[in-house]
Amino acid sequence: AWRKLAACEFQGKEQFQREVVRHVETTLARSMYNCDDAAAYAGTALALRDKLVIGWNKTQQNQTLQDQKRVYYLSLEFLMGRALDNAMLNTQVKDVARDGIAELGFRIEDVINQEHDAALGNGGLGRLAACFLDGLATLNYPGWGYGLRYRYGIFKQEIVDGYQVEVPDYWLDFNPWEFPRPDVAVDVMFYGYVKKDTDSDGKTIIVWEGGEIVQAIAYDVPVPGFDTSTTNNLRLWSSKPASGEFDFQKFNSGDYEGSIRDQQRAETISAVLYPNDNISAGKELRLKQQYFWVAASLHDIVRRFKKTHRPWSQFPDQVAIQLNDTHPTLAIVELQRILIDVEHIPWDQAWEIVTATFGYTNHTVLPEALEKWSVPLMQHLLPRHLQIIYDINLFFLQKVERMFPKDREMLTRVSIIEESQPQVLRMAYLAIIGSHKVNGVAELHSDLIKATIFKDFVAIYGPDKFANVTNGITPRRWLHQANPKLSDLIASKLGGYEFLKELSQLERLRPFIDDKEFRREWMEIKLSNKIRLAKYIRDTTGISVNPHALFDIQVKRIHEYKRQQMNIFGVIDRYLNLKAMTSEERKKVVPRASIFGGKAAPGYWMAKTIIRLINAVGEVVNKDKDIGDLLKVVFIEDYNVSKAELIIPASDISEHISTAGTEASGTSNMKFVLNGGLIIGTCDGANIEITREIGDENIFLLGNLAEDVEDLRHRHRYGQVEMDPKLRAVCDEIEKGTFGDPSVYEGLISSLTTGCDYYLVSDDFSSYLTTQDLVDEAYRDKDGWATKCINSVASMGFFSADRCINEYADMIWNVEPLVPVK
Ligand code: 26Q
Repeated sequence: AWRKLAACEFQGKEQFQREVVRHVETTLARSMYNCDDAAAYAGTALALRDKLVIGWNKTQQNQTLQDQKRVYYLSLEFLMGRALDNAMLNTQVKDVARDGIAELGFRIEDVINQEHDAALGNGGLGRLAACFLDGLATLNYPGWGYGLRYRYGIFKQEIVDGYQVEVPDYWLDFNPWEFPRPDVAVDVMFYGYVKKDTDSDGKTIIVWEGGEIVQAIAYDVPVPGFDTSTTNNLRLWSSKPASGEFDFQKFNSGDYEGSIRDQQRAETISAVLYPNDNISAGKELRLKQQYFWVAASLHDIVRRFKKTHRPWSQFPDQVAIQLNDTHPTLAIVELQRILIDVEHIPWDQAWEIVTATFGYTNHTVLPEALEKWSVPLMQHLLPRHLQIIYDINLFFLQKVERMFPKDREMLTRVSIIEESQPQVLRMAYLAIIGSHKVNGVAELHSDLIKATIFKDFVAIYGPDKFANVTNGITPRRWLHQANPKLSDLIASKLGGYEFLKELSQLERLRPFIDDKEFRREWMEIKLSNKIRLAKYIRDTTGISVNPHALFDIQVKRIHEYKRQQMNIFGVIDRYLNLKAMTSEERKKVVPRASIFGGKAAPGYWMAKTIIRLINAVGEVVNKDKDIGDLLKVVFIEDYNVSKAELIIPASDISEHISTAGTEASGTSNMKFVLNGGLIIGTCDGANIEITREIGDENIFLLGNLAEDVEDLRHRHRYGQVEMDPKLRAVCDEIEKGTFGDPSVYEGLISSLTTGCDYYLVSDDFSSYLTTQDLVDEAYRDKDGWATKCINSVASMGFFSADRCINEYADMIWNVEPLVPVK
């Protein structure tokens, strides 16, 4: 037996039941006699919420009272997923809730499944922000998230005739996890003009006025830590017309439509999440979103600081702001504007405060993802900010000129302004110049940004300004919640659930590696997770998958650099091989289920074509009588956080096969290994550090290295590459029409042939296929496979979000945890 987790907040299941019933009958005004799963969910959520709020209030009071340095995580995306299960587990009331709700006639799993995902993000970057909030709260750091309260999160994906169709994600009709704070409202201005004026002392001051004002209303979401009373805050801003802006004149003169239009224009700002992942759209509305959110958040932070009546020089001792990519870069300019224009602090002093406050995390080297805003657009929308950017740039370039007096080229290269037509602002450069630390998200990535896109800045600032903080994931959601059976088995061996707070404790699993009974239980849990997924696939797609087949999973945003196309080409090659075999030969084949999931950005045609091809291959393969269970191809619709919790624990192998040097880190790779799956992957992002931790005998690496990519691309451009014959055969099969009208796939194929195969599929394809053969070979040895899985899990401690958060706290934020109140 192992130590039970700390006592729950409810005085037993009876109290829990009373609270649920009270909420169903009074808050929802429904009778328990016609209480369905949805009402049971609402009642359970509200009952739990009442408990959360107590710890939340205490935490916030305590943080105010202690008045230590706080960290603010600015992110345009928080991909939170569902809250109920997580909150029950973190506050350790799930057992009570399960028993209590069962007696009321419900299954806790059905109740949990009623909740709509909070999908305020695209993929890795947004989910990282959510994992960080969990880590901050669990470690008792005073840390807030600031984001936008999108009315529509990432779209819901439907597959119609094999094509992705986007459906709006309206998630707010019942959301018990947010608390509107109508008293926390900030006016944010756009457009207008800048003029010089004199103050009462006759000093020249700059005023920005005459613009359009939109109001930001705060909505707060509690973030409970695991096994602690600390409950932090995620503050999301919603836009509405400022009082007085709603045009009464138009309304009174009968122009209702005109007045409503103005109102809608304000509300449009927080209406929808941009569905682009790793691609920047230079749209005015996106820039408005960024400034709206940044201005409201900074106003809030500054207001909190001013209540302490400290001198401004102490601002960086009280406040650390982390920029999740360049999306909040305007915060740098906005703080400088507040300090000089509003607080009248001299430029140099202000700039010192600003740079000591901010840290910037870079998440990509892909050129199309680097944010650039047109100067005319900035001039129009934020005229005062553009002036300040010019000044920041001027002072910076003067410094560079003093350092490198003869290097004119250098000045052109590092200028915030790119001399294109029209001129554009390079937001990453502004973020570097305005921060005291810049970090990448995995070792290779952090090295690459120093050697490539930010090379000049390393020469200017020295290497110490640039750091690496390898990403991490929260083991609470990604092990305990997603895979409760595995978590319980581990706890039974380690003598409790401490490992969920100190993930390196997983090392202590190693002595059990030869324990027959332990191994049997381990593999039984994997099988039951595969059965759970197979059932879901059957219920939703009608495809039957044999749970004993090797489950090969690739779930992530669809992007050419992530190379789902290489995976599906590999599947086609496998299919062709199976077709060519005798029935005797087929008996020796390891059955495989190739499972895909992920969304394509709505305007990304190539990504959508890849989805179409995956579905078309599935159509053909899944009904081919020669093939049967030996190969199944599944595309799971609408991949999201809650589906990830179902899918990830069911994998035998998962694919992380980006072109080397393109995936900054990847975080699902960590989730899969933590759940006892193995990886087939390239030497890219965090795969490299995962290999270092778990040992190269436990991972299937393939393909060219990042250092080879430049040369390979060069050769493609000069037509010096023969296409791999097996890839040629796959393309021929597609062009023959085996998977439907081949004209649909023309673009996809020509990107390899007449295009330059930018993502180097043909260069890695044969290595990919031989590595997949090694996977089959290894899977035949069931015992050897189990050893690899268990050893890998034992080595995953490093990839906890807690380790990652502690590194940020030490190296970048200089913040300390706060002793929680009881
Ligand atoms: C920018 C401008 C306009 C509209 C959209 C965007 C935009 C939105 C989202 C640009 C990029 C993103 C998302 C990037 C992202 O998710 N990057 C991933 O971050 C993860 C966490 O660090 C890494 O693990 C992944 O490798 C990286 O791809």
